[in-house]
Amino acid sequence: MPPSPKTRSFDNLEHNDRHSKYSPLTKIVAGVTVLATVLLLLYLYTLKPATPTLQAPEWIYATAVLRGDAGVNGTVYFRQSGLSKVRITGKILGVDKNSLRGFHIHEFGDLSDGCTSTGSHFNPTSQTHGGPSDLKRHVGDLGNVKSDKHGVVHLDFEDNLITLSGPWSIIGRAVVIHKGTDDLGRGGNDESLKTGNAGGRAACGVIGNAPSPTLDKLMPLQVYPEHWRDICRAERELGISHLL
Ligand SMILES: *[C@@H]1O[C@H](CO)[C@@H](O)[C@H](O)[C@H]1NC(C)=O
Ligand SMILES: [Cu+2]
Ligand SMILES: [Zn+2]
Repeated sequence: MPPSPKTRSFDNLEHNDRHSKYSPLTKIVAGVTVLATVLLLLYLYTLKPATPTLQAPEWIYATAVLRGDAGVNGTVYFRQSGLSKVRITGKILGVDKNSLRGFHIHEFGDLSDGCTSTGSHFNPTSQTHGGPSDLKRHVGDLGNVKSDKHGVVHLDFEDNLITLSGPWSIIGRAVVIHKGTDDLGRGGNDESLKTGNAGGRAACGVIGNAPSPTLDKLMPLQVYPEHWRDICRAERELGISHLL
């Protein structure tokens, strides 16, 4: 037999009665506790993004536009992510054909007297001149770059000493491409341990902070293995092989 409406309302009454066994104070305390817990969780949630767990390292970009009085010019791009190696890309035109040319970071970003006023090789560790893979080298010693049969240098390599931040940062300093070959400190004379006998300065440019480059400037990635292979072969022929 189905329960009459009266019975059902009696049930409700009994239900309400059962609840009323909690005192009003208990109800307030419970309510406040629930509210406080919700607020605490919301607060913790807003804090969550501020905890630095796995943050992507920041990229730093820099560019140098090279000019000189020898018909040599070009653009050099630098980029670095966190503490990883600096990647150097770019293109230099008007260089002697099929030749190795000294390529350095010089101390000053001062072109007031052309490339002459960029000073010596950037050398914050007071070392003697060397090649890029030597333990003893100037921080600015990037070795030689190689031009093709058109006199064009396609740059794409990494260096493990220069940085784009901190005390060894090269930003605000200068890139120089020389008129001669860097002997990487193996020339057997005093000058070799200072300048590598790389000769005059064909072109130079100040390294400045740059925005994230467009893809076409990042593109010469596929040249990368060629860069070292060609330079190593050419340096070996000159008897100044120093790596690989
Ligand atoms: C850069 O050098 C090349 C080769 O010497 C020359 O043809 C070109 O006009 C130069 N460009 C500038 C902007 O000076
Ligand atoms: Cu130099
Ligand atoms: Zn040097």
